[in-house]
Amino acid sequence: MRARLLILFTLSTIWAYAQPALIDDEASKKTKNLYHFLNNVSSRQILFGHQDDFSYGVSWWDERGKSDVKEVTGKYPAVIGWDFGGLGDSRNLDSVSFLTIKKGVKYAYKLGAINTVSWHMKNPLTGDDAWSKVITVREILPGGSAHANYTSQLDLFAKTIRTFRSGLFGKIPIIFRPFHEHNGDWFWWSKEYCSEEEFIQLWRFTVDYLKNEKKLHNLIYAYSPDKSRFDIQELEKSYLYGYPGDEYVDVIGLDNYWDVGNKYNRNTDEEKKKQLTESILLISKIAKEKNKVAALTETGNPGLKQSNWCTEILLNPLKNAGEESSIAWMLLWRNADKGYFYVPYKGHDQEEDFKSFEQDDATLFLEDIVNPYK
Ligand code: BMA
Repeated sequence: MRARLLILFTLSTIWAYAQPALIDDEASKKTKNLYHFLNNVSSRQILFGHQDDFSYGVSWWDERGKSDVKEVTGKYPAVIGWDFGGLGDSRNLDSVSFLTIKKGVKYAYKLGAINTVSWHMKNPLTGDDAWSKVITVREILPGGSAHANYTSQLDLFAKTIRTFRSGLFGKIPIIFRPFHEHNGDWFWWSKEYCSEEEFIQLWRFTVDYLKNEKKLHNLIYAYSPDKSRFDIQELEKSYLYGYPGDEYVDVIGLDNYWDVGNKYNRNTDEEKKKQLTESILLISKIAKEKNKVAALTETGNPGLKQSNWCTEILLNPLKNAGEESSIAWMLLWRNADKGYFYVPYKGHDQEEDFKSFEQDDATLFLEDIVNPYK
């Protein structure tokens, strides 16, 4: 009997060690459960996510229960993206009120969906938007002239995250994806406006501050460089540029779009599809080596300019990555209006394709999963 117990104990200990662990050892039980859920799902299927799905669609605004994705497929996305750009104002950079975000996060959690927050953060030095092209990072690090401005942004962030509660005490787990696409040249935190070391310091300072000073223990931290502007060979060389270290990252992510107007835009669709498969394999491999979860943190082609986009351009390359692929979720960007959208809406000519995408065994929508927090 004792020997059997010992074996059981040993096996469960090995299992616990083999499972990736969050960087925050004080993370709440539900946050840890969510991370394990993501890890388990990633070896078999891919969760479907959509930015701002509960906030608006191409022809509606702020109506609880409505979703462009649900109107076409009959199901909600399993992952809902939100953005904190404009924090401190009443509405975010895309005019979604922060009250709507709070209510939406709670609603999503109640339904058993997963919330992820990106942050097109205003420049704490100048007050301009995230695209402001000014040397900033060194000024907001400790000792810099705008450090206090930066910490007050983080204070506000923490205050907002604390309102994401279910019941009096239940803190809703959030996948937090700060400083995305830092290897590009379009945001103030990108490669163009700070050194690699400064970026690493910024990331580490942020995580330490939120975890240790603000005592937030419901965050899963996602790192997400851009692939769109880089060829796969360049990505392989530079994916870890500015990587803040295994103690500071939970998710090995990637942003990859189809519409980008640079030299790689001349690649044929076949080449782009091949590169999507290769980049998925690349991040899956890095995640495996580091014992982390991998994800396609942003993707899409605005206006769906190729036919059967969801199945042929997105899903097939993901499936082609085969068993070595371990992507937990993919997140398509927002449906703002009929001129700018990423997901087929009711009446769009790729509705049927989106339905096939949903029905494919590889994809998981909200109704396909059971409580990821348990
Ligand atoms: C970009 C565009 C912008 C938007 C920003 C933040 O990719 O969609 O219109 O303001 O993301 O959501």
